[in-house]
Amino acid sequence: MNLKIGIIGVGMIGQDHIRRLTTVLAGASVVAVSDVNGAQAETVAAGIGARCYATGEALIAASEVEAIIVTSWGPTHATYVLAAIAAGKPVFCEKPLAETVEDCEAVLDAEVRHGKRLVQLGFMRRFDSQYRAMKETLRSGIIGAPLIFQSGHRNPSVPGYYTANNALTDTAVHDIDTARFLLDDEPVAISVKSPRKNSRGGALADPLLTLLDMRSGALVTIETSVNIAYAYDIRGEIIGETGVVTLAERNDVVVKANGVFSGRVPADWKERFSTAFDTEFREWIAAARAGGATGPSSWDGYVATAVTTTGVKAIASGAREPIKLRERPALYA
Ligand code: NAD
Ligand code: ISE
Repeated sequence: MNLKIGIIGVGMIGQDHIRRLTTVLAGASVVAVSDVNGAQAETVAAGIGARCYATGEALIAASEVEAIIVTSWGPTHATYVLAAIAAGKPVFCEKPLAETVEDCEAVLDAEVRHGKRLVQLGFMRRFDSQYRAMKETLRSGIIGAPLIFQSGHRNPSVPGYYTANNALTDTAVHDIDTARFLLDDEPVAISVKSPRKNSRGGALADPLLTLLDMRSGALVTIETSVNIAYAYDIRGEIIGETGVVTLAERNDVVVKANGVFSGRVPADWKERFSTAFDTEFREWIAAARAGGATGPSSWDGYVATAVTTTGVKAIASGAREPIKLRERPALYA
Protein backbone atom coordinates (compact mmCIF):
# COMPACT_ATOMS: atom_id res chain seq x y z
CA MET A 1 0.00 0.00 0.00
CA ASN A 2 1.24 3.46 -0.90
CA LEU A 3 1.88 5.97 1.89
CA LYS A 4 -0.84 8.64 1.60
CA ILE A 5 0.76 12.05 1.85
CA GLY A 6 -0.62 15.55 2.37
CA ILE A 7 1.53 18.57 1.40
CA ILE A 8 1.19 22.01 2.99
CA GLY A 9 2.64 24.83 0.88
CA VAL A 10 2.76 24.08 -2.84
CA GLY A 11 5.18 26.74 -4.06
CA MET A 12 8.54 26.10 -5.67
CA ILE A 13 9.92 23.27 -3.55
CA GLY A 14 6.49 21.85 -2.68
CA GLN A 15 5.76 21.34 -6.37
CA ASP A 16 9.21 19.88 -6.98
CA HIS A 17 8.66 17.35 -4.18
CA ILE A 18 5.23 16.51 -5.67
CA ARG A 19 6.90 15.86 -9.04
CA ARG A 20 9.43 13.62 -7.32
CA LEU A 21 6.81 11.71 -5.31
CA THR A 22 4.46 11.23 -8.25
CA THR A 23 6.85 10.62 -11.15
CA VAL A 24 10.20 9.44 -9.76
CA LEU A 25 9.69 7.47 -6.56
CA ALA A 26 7.56 4.47 -5.68
CA GLY A 27 5.62 3.79 -2.49
CA ALA A 28 3.76 7.06 -1.98
CA SER A 29 0.74 8.96 -3.28
CA VAL A 30 0.03 12.64 -2.77
CA VAL A 31 -3.65 12.63 -1.78
CA ALA A 32 -4.01 16.12 -0.28
CA VAL A 33 -2.62 19.62 -0.67
CA SER A 34 -3.17 22.96 1.04
CA ASP A 35 -1.80 26.47 0.50
CA VAL A 36 -2.77 29.95 1.70
CA ASN A 37 -2.84 30.71 -2.00
CA GLY A 38 -6.07 28.80 -2.60
CA ALA A 39 -6.02 29.15 -6.38
CA GLN A 40 -2.53 27.68 -6.57
CA ALA A 41 -3.54 24.80 -4.29
CA GLU A 42 -6.57 24.05 -6.50
CA THR A 43 -4.43 24.02 -9.65
CA VAL A 44 -1.78 21.76 -8.15
CA ALA A 45 -4.42 19.42 -6.65
CA ALA A 46 -6.25 19.16 -9.97
CA GLY A 47 -2.99 18.28 -11.74
CA ILE A 48 -2.44 15.19 -9.59
CA GLY A 49 -5.99 14.24 -8.65
CA ALA A 50 -5.52 15.18 -4.98
CA ARG A 51 -8.04 16.77 -2.61
CA CYS A 52 -7.55 20.42 -1.76
CA TYR A 53 -7.93 21.44 1.93
CA ALA A 54 -8.74 25.00 3.04
CA THR A 55 -6.18 24.92 5.86
CA GLY A 56 -3.08 23.00 6.80
CA GLU A 57 -4.75 22.03 10.06
CA ALA A 58 -7.69 20.45 8.19
CA LEU A 59 -5.26 18.52 5.98
CA ILE A 60 -3.36 17.19 9.00
CA ALA A 61 -6.60 16.09 10.68
CA ALA A 62 -7.97 14.34 7.56
CA SER A 63 -8.26 10.58 8.01
CA GLU A 64 -7.07 9.93 4.43
CA VAL A 65 -3.70 11.62 5.21
CA GLU A 66 -1.14 9.29 6.77
CA ALA A 67 1.95 11.51 6.60
CA ILE A 68 2.61 15.20 6.07
CA ILE A 69 5.14 17.32 4.18
CA VAL A 70 5.54 20.95 5.24
CA THR A 71 6.91 23.18 2.48
CA SER A 72 5.27 26.47 3.39
CA TRP A 73 7.22 29.58 4.46
CA GLY A 74 9.65 29.14 7.35
CA PRO A 75 7.73 31.06 10.04
CA THR A 76 4.70 28.76 9.55
CA HIS A 77 6.54 25.44 9.93
CA ALA A 78 6.42 24.91 13.69
CA THR A 79 2.64 25.27 13.96
CA TYR A 80 2.09 22.53 11.38
CA VAL A 81 4.78 20.26 12.80
CA LEU A 82 3.20 20.57 16.27
CA ALA A 83 -0.23 19.74 14.82
CA ALA A 84 1.21 16.68 13.05
CA ILE A 85 2.82 15.46 16.29
CA ALA A 86 -0.48 16.00 18.14
CA ALA A 87 -2.17 13.87 15.44
CA GLY A 88 0.57 11.21 15.79
CA LYS A 89 1.48 11.45 12.07
CA PRO A 90 5.00 11.39 10.57
CA VAL A 91 5.98 14.81 9.23
CA PHE A 92 8.74 15.90 6.86
CA CYS A 93 9.53 19.59 7.34
CA GLU A 94 11.69 21.71 5.05
CA LYS A 95 14.20 23.90 6.84
CA PRO A 96 13.94 25.80 9.10
CA LEU A 97 12.15 23.81 11.79
CA ALA A 98 11.25 27.23 13.22
CA GLU A 99 12.71 30.69 13.17
CA THR A 100 13.06 30.98 16.95
CA VAL A 101 14.76 28.73 19.46
CA GLU A 102 11.62 28.82 21.62
CA ASP A 103 9.45 27.44 18.81
CA CYS A 104 12.03 24.71 18.11
CA GLU A 105 12.01 23.81 21.79
CA ALA A 106 8.22 23.51 21.73
CA VAL A 107 8.61 20.91 18.95
CA LEU A 108 11.33 19.03 20.87
CA ASP A 109 9.14 18.97 24.00
CA ALA A 110 6.10 17.74 22.07
CA GLU A 111 8.02 15.00 20.27
CA VAL A 112 9.74 13.86 23.46
CA ARG A 113 6.32 13.71 25.18
CA HIS A 114 5.07 11.63 22.23
CA GLY A 115 7.98 9.28 22.98
CA LYS A 116 8.98 8.47 19.42
CA ARG A 117 10.48 10.36 16.49
CA LEU A 118 7.89 11.64 14.01
CA VAL A 119 9.76 14.62 12.55
CA GLN A 120 12.35 14.68 9.77
CA LEU A 121 14.08 17.90 8.74
CA GLY A 122 14.83 18.74 5.10
CA PHE A 123 18.62 18.85 5.37
CA MET A 124 19.01 17.00 2.06
CA ARG A 125 22.80 17.18 1.97
CA ARG A 126 22.87 14.31 4.49
CA PHE A 127 21.51 12.16 1.65
CA ASP A 128 23.96 13.38 -0.99
CA SER A 129 26.32 10.65 -2.18
CA GLN A 130 29.31 13.02 -2.21
CA TYR A 131 28.84 14.20 1.38
CA ARG A 132 28.18 10.61 2.44
CA ALA A 133 31.47 9.60 0.77
CA MET A 134 33.25 12.43 2.60
CA LYS A 135 31.88 11.21 5.92
CA GLU A 136 32.85 7.65 5.08
CA THR A 137 36.40 8.83 4.30
CA LEU A 138 36.64 10.54 7.69
CA ARG A 139 35.29 7.42 9.42
CA SER A 140 37.90 5.26 7.69
CA GLY A 141 40.63 7.24 9.51
CA ILE A 142 42.68 7.73 6.35
CA ILE A 143 42.96 11.52 6.78
CA GLY A 144 43.21 11.40 10.57
CA ALA A 145 41.23 13.58 12.95
CA PRO A 146 39.50 16.54 11.26
CA LEU A 147 40.98 19.96 12.03
CA ILE A 148 39.24 22.31 9.60
CA PHE A 149 36.15 22.04 7.40
CA GLN A 150 35.89 24.69 4.67
CA SER A 151 32.47 24.97 3.10
CA GLY A 152 31.52 27.13 0.13
CA HIS A 153 27.88 27.80 -0.78
CA ARG A 154 27.41 29.91 -3.89
CA ASN A 155 24.06 30.93 -5.38
CA PRO A 156 23.93 32.74 -8.74
CA SER A 157 21.16 34.99 -7.37
CA VAL A 158 18.50 35.05 -4.67
CA PRO A 159 14.91 36.33 -4.56
CA GLY A 160 14.22 40.03 -3.95
CA TYR A 161 12.85 39.44 -0.42
CA TYR A 162 16.22 38.06 0.67
CA THR A 163 17.90 39.99 3.50
CA ALA A 164 21.46 39.99 4.86
CA ASN A 165 20.47 37.61 7.64
CA ASN A 166 19.04 35.18 5.09
CA ALA A 167 22.55 34.45 3.84
CA LEU A 168 23.01 32.89 7.25
CA THR A 169 19.51 31.69 8.18
CA ASP A 170 18.40 30.47 4.74
CA THR A 171 21.65 29.57 2.99
CA ALA A 172 24.53 28.90 5.44
CA VAL A 173 22.10 26.91 7.59
CA HIS A 174 22.77 23.95 5.24
CA ASP A 175 26.54 24.22 5.76
CA ILE A 176 26.06 24.45 9.52
CA ASP A 177 24.11 21.20 9.47
CA THR A 178 26.63 19.65 7.08
CA ALA A 179 29.49 20.50 9.45
CA ARG A 180 27.69 18.83 12.37
CA PHE A 181 26.88 15.80 10.21
CA LEU A 182 30.37 15.34 8.80
CA LEU A 183 32.37 16.06 11.94
CA ASP A 184 29.97 14.53 14.53
CA ASP A 185 30.64 17.66 16.53
CA GLU A 186 28.65 20.62 17.89
CA PRO A 187 29.38 24.33 17.37
CA VAL A 188 30.17 26.23 20.56
CA ALA A 189 30.70 29.73 19.16
CA ILE A 190 30.07 31.69 15.96
CA SER A 191 31.61 34.79 14.35
CA VAL A 192 30.50 36.34 11.08
CA LYS A 193 32.50 38.71 8.89
CA SER A 194 31.63 40.39 5.62
CA PRO A 195 34.23 41.67 3.17
CA ARG A 196 33.63 44.42 0.61
CA LYS A 197 30.13 43.86 -0.80
CA ASN A 198 29.38 42.21 -4.13
CA SER A 199 27.88 45.19 -5.99
CA ARG A 200 25.30 42.87 -7.61
CA GLY A 201 23.70 42.27 -4.22
CA GLY A 202 22.49 45.83 -3.53
CA ALA A 203 22.36 46.41 0.20
CA LEU A 204 22.96 42.74 1.00
CA ALA A 205 26.03 41.89 3.04
CA ASP A 206 27.28 39.44 0.41
CA PRO A 207 29.51 37.46 0.63
CA LEU A 208 29.49 36.40 4.28
CA LEU A 209 32.23 34.48 5.98
CA THR A 210 31.08 32.51 9.01
CA LEU A 211 33.43 30.86 11.47
CA LEU A 212 32.23 28.12 13.80
CA ASP A 213 34.31 26.94 16.73
CA MET A 214 33.45 23.29 17.28
CA ARG A 215 33.46 21.55 20.68
CA SER A 216 36.41 19.33 19.61
CA GLY A 217 38.51 22.41 18.77
CA ALA A 218 38.03 21.95 15.02
CA LEU A 219 37.17 25.07 13.00
CA VAL A 220 34.56 25.45 10.28
CA THR A 221 34.55 28.26 7.73
CA ILE A 222 31.49 28.91 5.59
CA GLU A 223 31.63 31.21 2.59
CA THR A 224 28.18 32.18 1.39
CA SER A 225 27.99 34.08 -1.88
CA VAL A 226 24.42 34.64 -2.94
CA ASN A 227 24.79 36.75 -6.07
CA ILE A 228 27.81 35.24 -7.73
CA ALA A 229 26.17 34.91 -11.15
CA TYR A 230 28.20 32.09 -12.68
CA ALA A 231 26.26 29.09 -11.28
CA TYR A 232 25.22 27.17 -8.14
CA ASP A 233 28.48 25.91 -6.75
CA ILE A 234 28.85 23.86 -3.58
CA ARG A 235 32.41 23.44 -2.27
CA GLY A 236 33.75 21.44 0.63
CA GLU A 237 37.07 20.31 2.00
CA ILE A 238 38.08 18.74 5.30
CA ILE A 239 41.66 19.13 6.40
CA GLY A 240 42.70 16.27 8.66
CA GLU A 241 45.87 15.44 10.58
CA THR A 242 47.29 13.29 7.77
CA GLY A 243 45.31 14.17 4.65
CA VAL A 244 42.42 16.06 3.11
CA VAL A 245 39.12 15.06 1.55
CA THR A 246 37.51 17.36 -1.01
CA LEU A 247 34.13 17.31 -2.78
CA ALA A 248 34.97 16.38 -6.35
CA GLU A 249 33.72 18.23 -9.41
CA ARG A 250 30.91 16.03 -10.68
CA ASN A 251 30.26 15.87 -14.38
CA ASP A 252 28.98 13.29 -16.80
CA VAL A 253 31.35 14.58 -19.45
CA VAL A 254 34.24 16.96 -19.86
CA VAL A 255 34.18 18.94 -23.09
CA LYS A 256 37.41 19.91 -24.83
CA ALA A 257 37.02 22.50 -27.58
CA ASN A 258 38.61 25.70 -28.78
CA GLY A 259 41.70 25.10 -26.69
CA VAL A 260 39.88 24.75 -23.33
CA PHE A 261 38.30 21.94 -21.38
CA SER A 262 35.03 22.53 -19.54
CA GLY A 263 32.27 20.84 -17.56
CA ARG A 264 28.86 21.84 -16.30
CA VAL A 265 28.30 23.63 -12.99
CA PRO A 266 24.69 23.19 -11.73
CA ALA A 267 22.25 26.04 -12.28
CA ASP A 268 20.51 25.82 -8.91
CA TRP A 269 19.85 23.67 -5.83
CA LYS A 270 17.26 21.60 -7.69
CA GLU A 271 19.89 20.42 -10.16
CA ARG A 272 22.79 20.05 -7.71
CA PHE A 273 20.84 18.08 -5.12
CA SER A 274 18.34 16.30 -7.36
CA THR A 275 19.50 12.79 -6.49
CA ALA A 276 20.01 13.75 -2.83
CA PHE A 277 16.35 14.84 -2.67
CA ASP A 278 15.35 11.53 -4.30
CA THR A 279 17.28 9.55 -1.70
CA GLU A 280 15.97 11.76 1.10
CA PHE A 281 12.38 11.00 0.15
CA ARG A 282 13.00 7.34 -0.59
CA GLU A 283 14.34 6.94 2.95
CA TRP A 284 11.62 9.13 4.46
CA ILE A 285 8.83 7.15 2.74
CA ALA A 286 10.21 3.90 4.19
CA ALA A 287 10.51 5.41 7.66
CA ALA A 288 7.11 7.10 7.55
CA ARG A 289 5.44 3.90 6.38
CA ALA A 290 6.82 2.35 9.55
CA GLY A 291 5.30 5.29 11.48
CA GLY A 292 8.50 7.23 12.14
CA ALA A 293 11.33 9.29 10.67
CA THR A 294 14.99 8.91 9.76
CA GLY A 295 18.04 11.17 9.26
CA PRO A 296 17.96 14.80 10.37
CA SER A 297 15.71 15.27 13.37
CA SER A 298 13.98 18.02 15.33
CA TRP A 299 17.17 18.18 17.38
CA ASP A 300 19.15 18.98 14.23
CA GLY A 301 16.56 21.63 13.34
CA TYR A 302 16.81 23.08 16.84
CA VAL A 303 20.62 23.25 16.78
CA ALA A 304 20.58 24.86 13.33
CA THR A 305 18.22 27.58 14.54
CA ALA A 306 20.20 28.07 17.77
CA VAL A 307 23.33 28.59 15.65
CA THR A 308 21.75 30.91 13.06
CA THR A 309 19.97 33.06 15.66
CA THR A 310 23.25 33.41 17.57
CA GLY A 311 24.92 34.18 14.23
CA VAL A 312 22.45 37.02 13.64
CA LYS A 313 23.61 38.41 17.01
CA ALA A 314 27.22 37.99 15.85
CA ILE A 315 26.51 39.96 12.65
CA ALA A 316 25.21 42.83 14.78
CA SER A 317 27.92 42.71 17.45
CA GLY A 318 30.86 41.85 15.22
CA ALA A 319 32.00 39.63 18.09
CA ARG A 320 32.48 35.91 18.60
CA GLU A 321 29.22 34.83 20.22
CA PRO A 322 28.93 31.68 22.35
CA ILE A 323 26.21 29.21 21.31
CA LYS A 324 24.06 27.87 24.12
CA LEU A 325 22.36 24.52 23.56
CA ARG A 326 20.03 22.70 25.93
CA GLU A 327 20.84 19.13 26.93
CA ARG A 328 20.11 16.68 24.11
CA PRO A 329 17.06 14.52 24.99
CA ALA A 330 17.70 10.75 24.91
CA LEU A 331 15.22 10.46 22.00
CA TYR A 332 17.85 12.10 19.76
CA ALA A 333 20.90 10.22 21.08
P1 NAD B 1 7.62 29.46 -2.12
O1 NAD B 1 7.28 30.86 -1.70
O2 NAD B 1 7.88 29.19 -3.55
O3 NAD B 1 6.47 28.46 -1.65
C1 NAD B 1 5.92 28.49 -0.37
C2 NAD B 1 4.42 28.21 -0.49
O4 NAD B 1 3.88 28.14 0.83
C3 NAD B 1 3.67 29.35 -1.23
O5 NAD B 1 2.87 28.78 -2.23
C4 NAD B 1 2.83 30.00 -0.13
O6 NAD B 1 1.60 30.50 -0.58
C5 NAD B 1 2.63 28.83 0.83
N1 NAD B 1 2.35 29.21 2.21
C6 NAD B 1 2.90 30.22 2.92
N2 NAD B 1 2.41 30.24 4.18
C7 NAD B 1 1.53 29.22 4.26
C8 NAD B 1 0.73 28.71 5.29
N3 NAD B 1 0.66 29.27 6.51
N4 NAD B 1 -0.03 27.61 5.04
C9 NAD B 1 -0.02 27.03 3.81
N5 NAD B 1 0.73 27.48 2.79
C10 NAD B 1 1.50 28.55 3.00
O7 NAD B 1 8.86 29.04 -1.21
P2 NAD B 1 9.85 27.81 -1.47
O8 NAD B 1 11.06 28.30 -2.16
O9 NAD B 1 9.09 26.67 -2.03
O10 NAD B 1 10.31 27.50 0.04
C11 NAD B 1 9.46 26.84 0.95
C12 NAD B 1 10.31 26.31 2.12
O11 NAD B 1 11.25 25.38 1.62
C13 NAD B 1 11.11 27.37 2.87
O12 NAD B 1 11.09 27.08 4.23
C14 NAD B 1 12.52 27.23 2.29
O13 NAD B 1 13.52 27.59 3.23
C15 NAD B 1 12.58 25.75 1.99
N6 NAD B 1 13.49 25.45 0.87
C16 NAD B 1 14.42 24.48 1.04
C17 NAD B 1 15.31 24.19 0.02
C18 NAD B 1 16.36 23.15 0.18
O14 NAD B 1 17.36 23.20 -0.54
N7 NAD B 1 16.17 22.18 1.07
C19 NAD B 1 15.23 24.89 -1.20
C20 NAD B 1 14.26 25.85 -1.34
C21 NAD B 1 13.37 26.13 -0.30
C1 ISE C 1 17.27 27.81 -0.45
O1 ISE C 1 16.18 28.05 0.42
C2 ISE C 1 17.89 26.50 -0.15
O2 ISE C 1 17.63 25.86 0.82
C3 ISE C 1 19.03 26.17 -1.04
O3 ISE C 1 19.52 24.88 -0.77
C4 ISE C 1 20.10 27.19 -0.81
O4 ISE C 1 21.20 26.94 -1.65
C5 ISE C 1 19.58 28.58 -1.08
O5 ISE C 1 20.58 29.52 -0.74
C6 ISE C 1 18.34 28.87 -0.23
O6 ISE C 1 17.84 30.16 -0.54
